[in-house]
Amino acid sequence: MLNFQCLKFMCVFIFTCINIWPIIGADLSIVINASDDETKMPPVVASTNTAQKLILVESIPVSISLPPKKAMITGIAGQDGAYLAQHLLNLGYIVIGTYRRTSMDLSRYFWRLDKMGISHHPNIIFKTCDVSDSSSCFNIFQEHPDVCEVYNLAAQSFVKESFTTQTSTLDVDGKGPLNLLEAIRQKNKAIRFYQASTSELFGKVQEIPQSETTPFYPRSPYATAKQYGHWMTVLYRESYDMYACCGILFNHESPIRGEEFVSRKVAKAVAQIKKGIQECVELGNIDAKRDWGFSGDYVKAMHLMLQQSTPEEYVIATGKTYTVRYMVEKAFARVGMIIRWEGSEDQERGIDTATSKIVVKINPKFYRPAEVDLLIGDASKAERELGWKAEVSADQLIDMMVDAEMEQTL
Ligand code: NAP
Ligand code: G4F
Repeated sequence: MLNFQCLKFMCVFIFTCINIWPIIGADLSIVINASDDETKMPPVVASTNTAQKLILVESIPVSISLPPKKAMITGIAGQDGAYLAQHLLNLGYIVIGTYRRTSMDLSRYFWRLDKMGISHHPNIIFKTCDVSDSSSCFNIFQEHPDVCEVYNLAAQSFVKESFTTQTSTLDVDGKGPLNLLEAIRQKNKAIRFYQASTSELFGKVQEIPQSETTPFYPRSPYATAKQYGHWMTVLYRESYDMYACCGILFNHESPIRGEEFVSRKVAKAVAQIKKGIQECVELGNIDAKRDWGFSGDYVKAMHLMLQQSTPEEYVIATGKTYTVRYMVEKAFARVGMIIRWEGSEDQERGIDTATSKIVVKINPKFYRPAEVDLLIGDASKAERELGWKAEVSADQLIDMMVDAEMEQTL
């Protein structure tokens, strides 16, 4: 009986090898799981980072281990870099994470990856690459010509700052994608390229809501530089038959958002005010409207965009818009404080109804030379074609960010 089982097993194994060997290539190892449940029983041969496919031959599940895919993320130390790295590592990728040289202690520089518990992950390889430098971009592909996917997240991403650093913003946000595209074209045209485009491109909006077909009208040096990167990506796709595409992402935030952005600034201030560490927060245009989503959701869309049969642009958004004023009210409400507004324009104040203390002031220094008044995205193409939909609402996001800050300042 035992011998018959062994014989049957051997036959199935040999049959499987003969049939799939030509498809998967000779360098792949084959693993047979003794259990029906692939997730519970670790494979006999595969390492933890190995992508697996399950093929059922008669009643025995056969798991084929494919070599892990390698992806490069530029700007890995940023908010999206950290969430995307975590997502790709969970999918079994090897991640080449690039960052520009810094004099800062690296353990501090990678604080976001640390928070996520992935800064020492065995499948992340850190490399320096300044995307504004063409030779730096060539060198990285010289070293890693075998990456399958490149996610270009590196940017000077703070809109207000771009009004005073126009040239360097153009170098990173405009020429950066060009440097990467040209290096890919010359080194390995099969590499798939994702460019981090932005809803800021819609600027003075020509349509409500904004979709992939809405004309651009940028309103900052940041957005004009991003527009150059956007069209270079489209141009390289159309000229050189490369898989290059842009995600037009609306604002997305998280507890690891940079502190200069309004969501994190408000969440942090609310927690500090509640704890009595700070008295008041100063803001700029609180009537600007944004379509705010969660970074952890949005990085999944980036990955999906590079798994399609044809490269295309996609708007990624929640489809709902709120004022900064609403965000402030909601954030204070999370810690039990109700805000009433008094005065107008620069003299407007947010008052804590329980104590009558001023907790919000307007400071014109936070106004921008040109403002984007309203953003609201139509992500129906992404839902239809990528199967992507925002999972975290703006309300949930604000609660998440305030809660994280409350824990920090305890
Ligand atoms: P982020 O937190 O500011 O991260 C950007 C990263 O780029 C940082 O790690 C930064 O490094 C790096 N970087 C800056 N200049 C560089 C250079 N010359 N070479 C290499 N790396 C450089 O931004 P994010 O929120 O994660 O956004 C990711 C991308 O999506 C950006 O391109 C942004 O413009 C775009 N985007 C963001 C949103 C959003 O709402 N978050 C929406 C649409 C599009 P340092 O820390 O050293 O400065
Ligand atoms: O949080 P913000 O600085 O983000 P902004 O300008 O919308 O840009 C972000 O989203 C873009 C996608 O649309 C990205 F491409 C870009 O990289 C970045 O991630 O400002 C949001 C709104 C603005 O209208 C601003 O004027 O909030 C208003 N605001 C009011 N008071 C403030 C403040 N913004 C900041 N940062 N600080 C304030 O005190």
